[in-house]
Amino acid sequence: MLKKLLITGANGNLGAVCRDRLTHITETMRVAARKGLGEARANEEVVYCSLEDKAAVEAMVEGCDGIVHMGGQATEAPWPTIRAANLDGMYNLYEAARKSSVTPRIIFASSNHAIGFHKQSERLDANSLTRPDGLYGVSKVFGEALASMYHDKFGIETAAVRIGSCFPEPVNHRMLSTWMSHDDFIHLIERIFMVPRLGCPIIYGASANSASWWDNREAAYLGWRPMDNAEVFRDKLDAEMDPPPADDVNAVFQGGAFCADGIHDEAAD
Ligand code: 15L
Repeated sequence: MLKKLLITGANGNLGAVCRDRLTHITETMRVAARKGLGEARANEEVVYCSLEDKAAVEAMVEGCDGIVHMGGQATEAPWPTIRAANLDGMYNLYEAARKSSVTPRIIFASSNHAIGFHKQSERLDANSLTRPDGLYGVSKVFGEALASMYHDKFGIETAAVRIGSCFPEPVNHRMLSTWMSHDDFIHLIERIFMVPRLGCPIIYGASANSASWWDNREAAYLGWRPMDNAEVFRDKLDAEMDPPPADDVNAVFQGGAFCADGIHDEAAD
């Protein structure tokens, strides 16, 4: 049982799932975001914080023995936005963890877009090279590297979870490979906080999909057994839409449409 679990980005889709479904693993939950958290619930502390604000991040992290870092920019965006939320924000979070009176164990919401330019014909594991498919993917590679350095140098343990597509159900054919159910995600978080020694693993965040491209054998010691399989949605998807043509970016690269996005230019937005 954790004493104080911090959920950053607790107002986002997945952050809200964590807020609702992780109360059993912690005595107190500290939920944080820039805005929109509503009233504090039982055994909860509500903190408003911008990840670019170093002092505010230090106050947010202080005293927490677990962190689920869902905060930051969660899709492609202009560079200043990515840099502030996912580079400066990550650095502030890890510096705060290093200085905190309690060393937290951290779950970093990385993304499949750190490896998105690998072809769908490839099978990847934790040792595969990163191939980011945009600035957002690059920022996730940075986050993984930062976590690795803070582990080697300061002993801070992080699970970097390359989340596939964590939605109630898959909404396109690519997600038959990338989908992770909310149940499997919550179980993964439970295992990460339960295992006696975590280290700094890379984990592919996907359910037990028959069409998976990812191999989590390197993280077998976590004892995570995903139970769901996107395949049960295949007939429904086939009825709703045609699969993408074989030369479409959504059928060629693991990152799908993110691979076709140009550089987001703030001036043009
Ligand atoms: C992500 O990293 C995004 O945060 C999410 O919104 C989805 O686009 C997901 O990847 C995906 O690849 O399906």
